[in-house]
Amino acid sequence: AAPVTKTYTARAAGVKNSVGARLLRLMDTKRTNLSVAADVTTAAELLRLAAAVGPHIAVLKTHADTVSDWTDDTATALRLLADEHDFLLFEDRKFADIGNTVVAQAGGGLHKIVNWADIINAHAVPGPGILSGLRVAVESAGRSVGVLVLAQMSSAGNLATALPGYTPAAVAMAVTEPDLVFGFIAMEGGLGGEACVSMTPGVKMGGGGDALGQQYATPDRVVGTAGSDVIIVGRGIYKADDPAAAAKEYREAGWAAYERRCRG
Ligand code: 5FU
Repeated sequence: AAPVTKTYTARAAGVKNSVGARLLRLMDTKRTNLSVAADVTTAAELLRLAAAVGPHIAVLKTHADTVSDWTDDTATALRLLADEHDFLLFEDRKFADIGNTVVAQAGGGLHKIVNWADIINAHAVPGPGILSGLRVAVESAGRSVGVLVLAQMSSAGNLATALPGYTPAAVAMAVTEPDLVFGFIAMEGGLGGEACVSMTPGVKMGGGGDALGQQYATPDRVVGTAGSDVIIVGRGIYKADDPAAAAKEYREAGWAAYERRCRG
């Protein structure tokens, strides 16, 4: 399909999940479709990185379970930075269990994810009960949270891409709950229609990959050619000598691709 050419803002009105609508409007207002994958391993590094890239990003993506000294204070400090710089927090926990278990994983444990994250995500493998469970967790937290379903992955040989029928089935599951699910982790845009947001990991200037199966595409390819909405960049930014300067470069590349796409 041809990439969606409507602006983020024009699509926001059709998005039933309030976090998804907020993300689309925020991207146009702040002029950034960049998400930084903050894959650092201490709370101090995480907060330092969030403060440095905050002015350039729409979303900070975390793996809270890789932070060795995570406490409730880490979440509180992240929320303050998110509110100060106007970005959303996405905990990339990739829930993948039965509904009853994900209620406890999303709401409890060490990380109490739905108490601070704006965006969470889930594999489609368990079936719709996983979304019912996440809904229970979100409702008991009493906050606005949006869910992304993993429709595709960036890693070599991933079964979502290898098995025909996997991605359409994941999309079909997601679009039945539009007040909760606002989009996908995917390698392309347009899945689920223009009211859904696609966020794409595996982004690096110059492309390439790593030794463990990661496959990279450029911001231009992801947003311009494949029509995705948000680029997710980890090592390309946090391993740079100057993460804030690198974030600015990725921001500009992602934004230029979006503006070209909107021109049709
Ligand atoms: F769902 C996915 C996926 O398919 N590929 C990914 O790479 C998630 N990721 C995450 O994006 C991964 O867990 C990292 O947090 C990030 C990519 O980091 P990189 O350093 O840019 O490769």
